[in-house]
Amino acid sequence: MAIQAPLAKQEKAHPLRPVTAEEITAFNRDGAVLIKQVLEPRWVEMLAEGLEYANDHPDGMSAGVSMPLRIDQFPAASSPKLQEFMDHSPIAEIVGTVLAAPVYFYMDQMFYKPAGMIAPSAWHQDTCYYNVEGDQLIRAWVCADPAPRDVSLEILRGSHKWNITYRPPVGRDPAGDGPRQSRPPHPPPRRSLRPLRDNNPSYPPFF
Ligand SMILES: O=C(O)CCC(=O)C(=O)O
Repeated sequence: MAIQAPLAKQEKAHPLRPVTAEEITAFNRDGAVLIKQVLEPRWVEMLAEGLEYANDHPDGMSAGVSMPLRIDQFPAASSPKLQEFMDHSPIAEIVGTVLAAPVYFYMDQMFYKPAGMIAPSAWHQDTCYYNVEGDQLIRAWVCADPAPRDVSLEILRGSHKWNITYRPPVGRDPAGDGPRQSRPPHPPPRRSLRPLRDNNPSYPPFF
């Protein structure tokens, strides 16, 4: 059994394998890429522990507490394991390799979905929530549990090149969104295996 020395404050672990040129090409072409087998199990365990802690300690940035979809903003600020994950896991290196640029942290967010009922998030873009613009913006979506395709993150491949910003589902003043369109022109298909929160008025959208 190997014993790992604790990492110094800013020291980061490396991914299990390098990000490939094909993965970088796919990211630039599609706007997203699924990168598998890059995290040692200890990071996934740390992430899971950190998420459970955050879920057990709602703060002023928690929305949807006790709902099937719980969203926290900046959960690492109050969850030590999540902070450790952010400080030391290989995620920043992976992101920087994909972007081929230095990485600056913008925000962390938790989407907590209890077992049994997987409530989907509403279709949205992230950029309309941020006070930044540009192309070198990336979300590292890291899952602590196995995520079968039917309940995993869905991306509209290539939509990053549409040059359209849609109004967010909630949380911003629509009047302030100017000419932004309110709905994607072609509503993306929803997979039937998911219980659709959009069709169930008891689950209001959080964002
Ligand atoms: O995991 C989800 O349900 C949504 C994730 C998301 O919207 C995001 O990471 O920006």
